Amino acid sequence: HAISLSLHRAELGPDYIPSLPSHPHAPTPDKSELPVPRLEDSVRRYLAAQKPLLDDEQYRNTERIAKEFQKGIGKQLHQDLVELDKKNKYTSYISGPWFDMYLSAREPVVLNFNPFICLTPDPKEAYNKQLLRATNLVVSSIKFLNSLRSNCLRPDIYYVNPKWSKSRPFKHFIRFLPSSVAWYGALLVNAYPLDMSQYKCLFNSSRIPKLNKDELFTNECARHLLVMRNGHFYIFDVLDHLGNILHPSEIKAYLLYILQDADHLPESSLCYLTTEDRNTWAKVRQQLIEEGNEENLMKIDSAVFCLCLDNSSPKDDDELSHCMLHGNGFNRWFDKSFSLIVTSDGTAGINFEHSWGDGVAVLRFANEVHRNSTRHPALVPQSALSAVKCERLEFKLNDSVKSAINTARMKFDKTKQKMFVRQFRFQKFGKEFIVKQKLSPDAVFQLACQITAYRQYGKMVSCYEACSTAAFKHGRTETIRPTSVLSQQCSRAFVEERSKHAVAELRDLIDKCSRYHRRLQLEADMSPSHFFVKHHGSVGFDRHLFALKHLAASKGEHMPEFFLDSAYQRINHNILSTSTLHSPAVHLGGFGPVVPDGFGIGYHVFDTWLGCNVTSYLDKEQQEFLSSLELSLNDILDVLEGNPLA
Ligand code: BUJ
Repeated sequence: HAISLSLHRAELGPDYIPSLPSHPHAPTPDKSELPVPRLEDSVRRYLAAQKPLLDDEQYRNTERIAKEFQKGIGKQLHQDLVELDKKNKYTSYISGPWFDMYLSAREPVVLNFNPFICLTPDPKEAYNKQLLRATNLVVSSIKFLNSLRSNCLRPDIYYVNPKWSKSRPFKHFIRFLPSSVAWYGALLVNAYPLDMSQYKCLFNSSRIPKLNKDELFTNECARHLLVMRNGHFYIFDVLDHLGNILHPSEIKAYLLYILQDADHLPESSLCYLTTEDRNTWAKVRQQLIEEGNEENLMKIDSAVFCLCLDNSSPKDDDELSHCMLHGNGFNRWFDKSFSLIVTSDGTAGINFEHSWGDGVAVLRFANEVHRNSTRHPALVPQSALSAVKCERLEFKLNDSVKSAINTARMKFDKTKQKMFVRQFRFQKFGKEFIVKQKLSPDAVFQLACQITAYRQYGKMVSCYEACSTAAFKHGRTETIRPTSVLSQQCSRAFVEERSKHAVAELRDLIDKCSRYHRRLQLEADMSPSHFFVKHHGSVGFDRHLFALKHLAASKGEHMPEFFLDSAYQRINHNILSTSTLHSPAVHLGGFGPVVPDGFGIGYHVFDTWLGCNVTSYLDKEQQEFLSSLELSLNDILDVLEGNPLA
């Protein structure tokens, strides 16, 4: 075998720091435990986030309910949560409830939960052919798997001050520290190895539909890849029992066979079942097992991952987003931890099931695989071709299963037709300009969304910004609530009081919103050393309240009034669901709206421009939102340049 088994040190890139604990199961010092916030802090933050969403009377009512909760049943629940957390030192207080939330959800995973990221093309045009790119990406993915399993994957690190901690002297310093103290050395300079426990479910994993609550399944012993083409399932071993990767030309030969063999659609494609609501799917799966398909299902579930060789070439980024977010339904297995999708024109992307892990883990994998496959491609364009036969999975389908597949197909086709996806690009400014204005780029984008929603709905609406808590042991995500009394004031000024304010006043409002948002980000964000976490021991409020609600439900007692308050329901009905990530390896990314009348907004503020991918079931409203977003950004630009509003 001429190829390396795992990523070489040179391939691991400039951040490779061997002395930090890198194993997913490596114990992390106590310091990185996700703190349970103080109840009074969470209630205070909750009320601050509610204020702009409620009128005075509603607010007074919600405030009363919240204060009673804080003094009464909430106090007890909080104490119980703290006690439970102390007993479960090996994990975070949010990990269990969060798994439960995902796995108990009965809606289909596609559109409701699975996000996608689309990779940037290989800079060398000739490497973007479907077969070649798929082969190179598979090889790099398996190298990543081997690096992970052999414990030589560099740790994920969050740098509070990237300039210093990514510098050579730091890396030199850290490399020569004994591993027992390296973690603390990194801490000294505000660099945090992130929790990597999610990685154990990246490969060989699937979500299994079960009645009322699904299960996560992993079988690290399996060595085969699952390949989908035109709705057919193929498998072949990509690793031998010693962990050697099959030679890239052999992988390519199998893929070529699959491309040639799967030349027609099957009469009935099982894939549609993974687009069903989970209880329906769980029941049909049971029937499939009873019909003698258990072994085949096992092969799907345990495969290292799923490669989807699509038979289409999306013509623009909107079509590409549709393809990566939901596709046509017959060439995906949405339950797989992730699927690598390669279209006919060699465009590649990842669709991932969300219960097992979050964006940080998937982005790391995508970055590494993109870098490795473009810088050290396993095969070059001219390599010789010859097809090699591999196993096609054949299923026994009775009439009842066929009819379930048909129903699933019709439901899915109907739902996907109602999903509108649009890209938005604003070229007049980006991060560089905003930073020069001493503002936070994220705050400016979020403020533009607030103003836009205010214009559209005539009021502030609930907004969710996802943020990672992977700096903590078994951390997952926290919610930033960008809607505040300040963003409300600012939205009113830009929408209803346009001629009332001098430019300097509007500028002042933007400054205040940006500072407030920055503070919220720090509170919810990654670093355990942040001022707020250190001094107030608190990180956001959503997960804390969610864990209390989960605890109340698990006790089977009456649900406290606090969680039944319509204002609590409303703040959790997130009209704007937003998330951002950036990497040179990522061309696009997105996810569905989390409520039927909302928007799913994947965005990023790039150096000289900003953009987002917006999904919605409401066509007209989505178009209105995007043209209004343009207006809001133009208004903000006017003010930042010192011009009055037009
Ligand atoms: O909040 C959570 O717990 C997890 C969230 C859930 N939700 C998606 C509903 C917010 N999950 C994530 O945040 C993961 C999302 C991963 C995809 C992010 C896409 C970001 C796109 C960036 C690039 C957009 C550029 C567009 C240019 C036109």
